[in-house]
Amino acid sequence: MTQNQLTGQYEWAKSLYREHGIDVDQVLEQLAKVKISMHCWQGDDVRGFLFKEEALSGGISVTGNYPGAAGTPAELRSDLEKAFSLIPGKHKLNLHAIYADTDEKVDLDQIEPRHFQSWVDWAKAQGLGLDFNPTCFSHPKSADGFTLSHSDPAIREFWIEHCKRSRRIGAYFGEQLGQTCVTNVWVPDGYKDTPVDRLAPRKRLKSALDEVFAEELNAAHNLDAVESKLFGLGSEAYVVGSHEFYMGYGIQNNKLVCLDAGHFHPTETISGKLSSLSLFTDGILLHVSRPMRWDSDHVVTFDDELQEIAKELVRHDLLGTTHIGLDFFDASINRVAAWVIGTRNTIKALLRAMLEPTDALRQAELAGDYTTRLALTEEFKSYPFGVIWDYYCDKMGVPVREAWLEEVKAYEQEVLLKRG
Ligand code: RNT
Ligand code: ZN
Repeated sequence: MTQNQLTGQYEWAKSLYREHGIDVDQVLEQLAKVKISMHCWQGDDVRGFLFKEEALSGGISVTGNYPGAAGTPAELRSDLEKAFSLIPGKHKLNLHAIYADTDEKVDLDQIEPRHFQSWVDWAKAQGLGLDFNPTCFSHPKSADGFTLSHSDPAIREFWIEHCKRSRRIGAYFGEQLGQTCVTNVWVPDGYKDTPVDRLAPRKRLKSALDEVFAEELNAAHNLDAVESKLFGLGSEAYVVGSHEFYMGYGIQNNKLVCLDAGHFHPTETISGKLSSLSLFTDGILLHVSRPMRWDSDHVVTFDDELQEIAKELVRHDLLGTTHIGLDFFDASINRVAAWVIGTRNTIKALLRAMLEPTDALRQAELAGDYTTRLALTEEFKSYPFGVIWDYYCDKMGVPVREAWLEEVKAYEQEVLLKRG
């Protein structure tokens, strides 16, 4: 398609939206300001660099053996650069503690900001923000499935120290990059089978978190988040950090509550929770993911729930206070493509939500005119938002439609398939 055709189509689509009072140019300006935190761990199947010999644990699992996984920080950064070059906008990278880039033999209770200096330098050069996560899994001290809520005080202490240090690293990122870092605590702790005592581990988790968060950090540099889960592989019967647990903890202690789209009952959605949570917190962290049966981490597709999440954020003006992170890992397809698909979908869903005639729909709803509400909602589903999306990609200097795939295929030939 020529530039003229692209612009011509855009002008036509724009006029259709204008009839409903939607200023598309303004929408695109707003969209360009939204940052997505892309997770580093899709690039190497959540292995990291500190304990590469440890198997992935903690009730999460990556399946597939697609060639070309990143094995070094340089390879991972190269793959990330490729992915970011195919995604419109300036975003953030979400790191885990096991991605420390150092020749030293450091354990998780010894990590310091300097072990992540190369990431900071790279993020600065790339114009990216950074987010962070303590890694409370894939480690000998998490082998029996418990970390911050472990019954052994020495093991608990190890993980508390790890999380404390992780927050300081987050604050260092924020200070260095001039962009707030969100440090998200997720622990896998739970039982495979029905426990007798559901309370004691939760008491231990609560007091361990109090210790982790005791140090006051500059909120402009670091914001803390806590992530719940319903079940995982090996923690089918009971997860210590359940939704109720962290909803309570986050609200009481002024922490961001992290909602992972894959951490609830199969028909339970996080889109429905955002409005309630927004009334009781200063902000929310999202792990945009896609549940499928027992898995919570499939590549994000342009499905109803993704669009519903985007609509809630846009309709209720929550984009300023919501931190949008991605969380999926698939080793059965090209890993760079996985990032590009999931991230472009998330941005595309936000665009589509911004192109909704929300005021008219609200008025119809308030007036009890549910006929108009349904009719307009349905007709808008075939409005040409794809044309606007194409124009936006072009304007932002990234490939239009599936043209990005050729670039990923070329990168696969030239780089990924040559890896050992
Ligand atoms: C696991 C949680 C958690 C992890 C990452 C790697 O179920 O979703 O967010 O996926 O920390
Ligand atoms: Zn998650």
